[in-house]
Amino acid sequence: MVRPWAVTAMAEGRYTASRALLEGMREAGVRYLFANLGSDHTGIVEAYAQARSEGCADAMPELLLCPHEFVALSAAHGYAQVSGEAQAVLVHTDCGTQNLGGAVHNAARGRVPVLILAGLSPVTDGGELTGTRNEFIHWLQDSADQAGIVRGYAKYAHEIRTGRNAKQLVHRALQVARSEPAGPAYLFASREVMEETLPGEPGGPGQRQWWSPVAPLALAPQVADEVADALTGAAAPLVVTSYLGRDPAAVAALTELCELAGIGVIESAPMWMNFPAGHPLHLGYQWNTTGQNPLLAEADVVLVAGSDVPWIPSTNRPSPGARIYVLDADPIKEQMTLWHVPAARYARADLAIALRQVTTRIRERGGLDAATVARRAGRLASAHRAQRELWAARERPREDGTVTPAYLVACVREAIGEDAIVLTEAITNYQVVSEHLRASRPGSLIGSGGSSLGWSGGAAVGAKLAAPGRTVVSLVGDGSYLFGVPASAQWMARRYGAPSLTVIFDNQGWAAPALSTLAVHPAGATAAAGAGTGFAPEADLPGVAAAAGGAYAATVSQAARLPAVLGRALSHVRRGRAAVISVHVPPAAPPPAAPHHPPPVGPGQKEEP
Ligand SMILES: Cc1ncc(C[n+]2csc(CCOP(=O)(O)OP(=O)(O)O)c2C)c(N)n1
Ligand SMILES: [Mg+2]
Repeated sequence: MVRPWAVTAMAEGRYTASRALLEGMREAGVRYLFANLGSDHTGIVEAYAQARSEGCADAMPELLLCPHEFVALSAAHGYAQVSGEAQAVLVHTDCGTQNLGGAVHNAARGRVPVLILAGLSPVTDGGELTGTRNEFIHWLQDSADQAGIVRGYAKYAHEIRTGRNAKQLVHRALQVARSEPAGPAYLFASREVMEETLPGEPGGPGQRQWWSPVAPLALAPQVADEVADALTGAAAPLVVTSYLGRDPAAVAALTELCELAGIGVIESAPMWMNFPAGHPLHLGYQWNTTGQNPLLAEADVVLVAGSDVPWIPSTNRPSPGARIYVLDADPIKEQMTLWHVPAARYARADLAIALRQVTTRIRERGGLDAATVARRAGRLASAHRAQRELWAARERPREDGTVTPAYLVACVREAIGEDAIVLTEAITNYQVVSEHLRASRPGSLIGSGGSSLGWSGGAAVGAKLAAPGRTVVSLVGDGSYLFGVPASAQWMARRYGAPSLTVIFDNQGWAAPALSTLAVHPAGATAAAGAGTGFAPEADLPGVAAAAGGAYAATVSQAARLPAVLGRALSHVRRGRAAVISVHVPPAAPPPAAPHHPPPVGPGQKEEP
């Protein structure tokens, strides 16, 4: 649709490819452009300025300044996770593309749709075209293969070579990004192309309805029958899932199927809430397993529904005789070079549709007799109860007053209420967060879906922008908090009115690499002398947020004080101010030979009175 202001701009020779790109994004549903600007973006900056002066800026996405590109993409990632809507990120040439860093990995692995637009150093140097080279950096930013920086992760990468079809390419990139398995799409254009003036609206139908993502896929009827028969005839059927909860409808479909047939659910490395934690058929969580899960070993039919890592075969796996079915939008993980689950059937399908099909087939074939379902469910409910009793015991505060991770998560759970959106990047405490948060609502607990740390800093900003009425809470390791470029993320939170509560599991360093080493070398030199991954001298982690974003900042070491500090922090967040609390928890991997001496509390991280 050509807008009146665009007609005027075209007539006056001011309608540029940059304007078309921005308009195309807005038409495609992009509300925010998370941007880090450079000399390649003169067309974009000018287009926004013109639109503001003409009073038509709402035809473009709102420009949000992001002082770091990793935070920009993480914010778009968090926004898309909460809203389901793909957003856009603008970065500067090869430099900005490189600074996206691991956030591209997270978006790809997490199957999150996002459009990344990058500039390209000018392609002329003698004044041939508007935008020609006129700054020394233009020579330094020539790159042999700029898209190669993201090629291993982007679903789509394309250079816009003319502004004439700029809108078409925005829609095309977003259509690919949004089609399952979703992921990042990368467009790039030289400064001259972004400055190109267009005589009319650029090519093709611009309306969003012509560019919908590929329609969700159902199971072939015989596959639905096969899975239904296997689940009906099994002695101990089990579902394993990691990210089925990306679609709330799939959570409802799974619950219905499990209740109909008495099937238990294990969540494996869950980056989403997938099945209500309190449901008696919920059989717990497995992250980095060191031993065999007996419930997995007992299962004779295992339905893997939405999981990249349903188990870690070197430590934990189903019995060799178990019949396994893999249902997924991405059932053989085409991007993972080494991946295998020994399944009887791999089927590509939308999980909500597929699970409803299986449920329908079981019903149509007469269902299961009530006694069988009751026997199955009864056995699983006692396993569920035993787990919960164990977890409840772990939540009790220690006599010495120190804060354990389980107690910390329990306090957060009691403080935040049911409506909160919790982001987890708790690393060696992922399992503790899963077990003690008791997430029961779809979308109430999310992780990055990838493994590049720091996602939660920007993602919390994106999540709050997507759900301004909800409380956003991040549970994050001290290392991961620092990976998230907190100065940038917290500055954005204040500037754009997107405050959240961050709770840092401050175990004084990187526990994970230490535990990894001990798992491979249980009696090696690290076991005797420690891994050297501690963070002494302690940094004032909440102080970073106070300085950059005016956040309420507190450090807590004593269990008894934690509920009050959390309450105070939440009241700040609800009144529009971010809060960051660092909670001292025991080092997860203390060196056995040398006792741990906690460093003295520095001037910036005093205990609250
Ligand atoms: C970008 C990035 N760099 C390095 C790593 C490797 N790594 C995995 S866990 C970890 C430590 C994380 O520390 P923290 O958040 O404090 O969690 P903890 O291990 O202490 O529980 C590191 C460095 C990674 N996953 N991503
Ligand atoms: Mg740590």
